[in-house]
Amino acid sequence: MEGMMTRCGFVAVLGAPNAGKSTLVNALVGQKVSIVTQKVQTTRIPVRGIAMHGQTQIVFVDTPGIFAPKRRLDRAMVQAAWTGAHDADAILVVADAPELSNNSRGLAAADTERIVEGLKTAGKRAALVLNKVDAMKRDALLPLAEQLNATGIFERIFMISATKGDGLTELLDYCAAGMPEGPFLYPEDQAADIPSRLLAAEITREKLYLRLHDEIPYASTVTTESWKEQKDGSVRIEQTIFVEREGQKAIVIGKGGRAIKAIGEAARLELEQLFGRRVHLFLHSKVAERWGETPAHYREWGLEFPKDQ
Ligand SMILES: Nc1nc2c(ncn2[C@@H]2O[C@H](COP(=O)(O)OP(=O)(O)OP(=O)(O)O)[C@@H](O)[C@H]2O)c(=O)[nH]1
Ligand SMILES: [Mg+2]
Repeated sequence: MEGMMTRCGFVAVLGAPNAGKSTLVNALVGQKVSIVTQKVQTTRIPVRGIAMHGQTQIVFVDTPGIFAPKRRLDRAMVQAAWTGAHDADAILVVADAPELSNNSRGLAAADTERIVEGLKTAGKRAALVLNKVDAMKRDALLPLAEQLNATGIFERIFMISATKGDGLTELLDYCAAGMPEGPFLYPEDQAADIPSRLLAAEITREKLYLRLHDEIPYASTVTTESWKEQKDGSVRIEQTIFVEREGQKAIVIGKGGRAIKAIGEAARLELEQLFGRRVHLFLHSKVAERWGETPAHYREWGLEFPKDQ
């Protein structure tokens, strides 16, 4: 609407792995833009999800979890998460409240501490989002909130359930109020800013993780090799699932090809829904021992290729 004041800006969503960042961004946007699994380190690249809230456009940047990185890909993921924070107009720090409350010396607590320290050093303020409150007793929340509040970097604390949708309106109001005045960056009906080929690869990776989460830890990645528009309006997509070893390839394929078939079926159904058209999906698996050391993959993901340490 011409003449009306609009706001538009970026909100970085930070947090330890598995805190529920992607679930939250999907819920705020009202559509799936980022993949979700029960495994830590699901999100590898910053994904932009766009929400309209009155006259405000909020671009949520879902980031990879922040943790102590070891592999090259880990380092690229953590670096990308911090870059997201530095460029943002507002920052949300998402925490798995039941996990922090039950296990104050666990990994999630250490990673959240790392994020608090990083923000302190950068002189940044943020809002704390205590997530998964559906999975804990309310009376355990207060001490946790007090403890984190004592760090002095949080200007607000929200207690939410991303899966149940509790507390999201207040959170959206807060985010919208923090956005600078300016024109929208995206059309009002656009929900995601990720190339279709990459999104398609992410969806397949999600189905792969969901099916084989105990067997294929982080040894796999998915690439869209070809994307061909068909005359009948459908699309033909070919993807490769890279793994590091022959044994892993056998697991991905499964007995009589059962596993790869089920992964492909689940991915295809979701892609058809997302793209609103018929999809012909062809999956292959290949061993590429050093895919995590291959700069071309990082380019495809839009990640920096970290130097040797
Ligand atoms: N009970 C409960 N579970 C949740 C909630 N939000 C997320 N989860 C679950 O937590 C797990 C991790 O969710 P993700 O959204 O993938 O977490 P993430 O922070 O994006 O994880 P990474 O990308 O690995 O850093 C999934 O199994 C979610 O279903 C919530 O509000 N309540
Ligand atoms: Mg995620």
